[in-house]
Amino acid sequence: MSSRISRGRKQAKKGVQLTIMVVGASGTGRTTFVNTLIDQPLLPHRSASLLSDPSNPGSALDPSLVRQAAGDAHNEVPIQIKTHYVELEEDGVRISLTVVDTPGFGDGIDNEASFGEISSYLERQYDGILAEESRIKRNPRFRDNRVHALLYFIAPTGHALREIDIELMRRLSPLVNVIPVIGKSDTMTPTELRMFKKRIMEDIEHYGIPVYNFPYDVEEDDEETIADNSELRSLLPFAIVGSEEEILMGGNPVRGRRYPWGIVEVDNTSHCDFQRLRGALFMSHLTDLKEITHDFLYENWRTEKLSRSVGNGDPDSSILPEDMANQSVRLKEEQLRREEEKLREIEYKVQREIQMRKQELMAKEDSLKVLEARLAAQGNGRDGY
Ligand SMILES: Nc1nc2c(ncn2[C@@H]2O[C@H](COP(=O)(O)OP(=O)(O)OP(=O)(O)O)[C@@H](O)[C@H]2O)c(=O)[nH]1
Ligand SMILES: [Mg+2]
Repeated sequence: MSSRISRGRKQAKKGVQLTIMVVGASGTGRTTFVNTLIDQPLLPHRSASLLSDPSNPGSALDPSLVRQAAGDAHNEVPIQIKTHYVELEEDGVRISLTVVDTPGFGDGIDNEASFGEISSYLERQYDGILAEESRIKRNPRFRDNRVHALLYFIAPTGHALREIDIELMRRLSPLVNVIPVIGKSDTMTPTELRMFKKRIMEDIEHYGIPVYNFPYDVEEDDEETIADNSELRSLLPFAIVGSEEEILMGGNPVRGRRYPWGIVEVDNTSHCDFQRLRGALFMSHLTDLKEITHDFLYENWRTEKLSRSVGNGDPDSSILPEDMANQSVRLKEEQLRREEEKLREIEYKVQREIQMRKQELMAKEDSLKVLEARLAAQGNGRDGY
């Protein structure tokens, strides 16, 4: 048991791993958003991104994924799936972030192939973990690349969702936490944005699309969690503004977009939801996104896959006897792995809790000091009479 805990600690020190995928039509602001999110130019802009970028060693093009989207005969624009890696530090916690971009989505006439490419990418990551779980001896260098959140960029048209939006979210929600966002939301007025958000959520409900909606349990969760989650839910789909530019405002640099009539600030929560989404991804909901991916989405996929392979009478798809013999060992290994993961997540939560308490304490100390100074000043004033 103790060795398991120390291993868990080591991994907690190594930091947490998070994978997000960005999908959306060309020019909806995915690249700008990612670079704003991590505050560095990780993703190259379109002109440079058609081939793997040699200047960015963290960038890799999955060669099997560069295929013609709707058949070579029509020479359609290919969809690409590109992974980028970056290490971040967020409030003292190291995050090993993988960003998966999907340039070319929705560019062709036939989007069927694009859906297929993305869902088979997601499933391949599940296949990888399933194979790893089935090993008697673990591969220490195995990288879990399951996608924990898919940010789906809706174009700021102000109309309703398009068929491609509904279809993508509907088909991928059972595989991944889909978070809908509106790209370039500064192109709409606040009233237009409010109406657009409302219409989108009505459509999502109408089609019964299980997007990630910051789930909470009124019976089990504490009041703060319920309040936070219901507030984040009410912001869906998040209104995004991205900018890789800093503008001086009153001598201070702010990230924003300058217009003749004013500046839209990326980090100002009354201008857009960027900061709220960032906070949810990297802090408040990181663990939840990972847990839902593992305990629910992957688990459902796995159960379905295994029950399919056990077999509806197809002799080719039944489990081999030696596989059955190894089953109990595998289950035990898997259980151990899950316990380790749980411990890691608990450590991460505790670390965060400590950080928050420290900050609260510091804030209290500051206000105490102010109070003391004010009392002292009052005392001095009275002495003077
Ligand atoms: N108004 C506005 N423009 C934006 C925003 N984000 C990006 N843009 C601009 O929109 C254009 C496309 O942005 P990208 O970030 O390259 O969009 P993308 O989705 O990565 O596009 P592709 O990779 O070509 O599919 C650029 O000219 C950006 O400067 C935003 O929040 N608001
Ligand atoms: Mg791009």
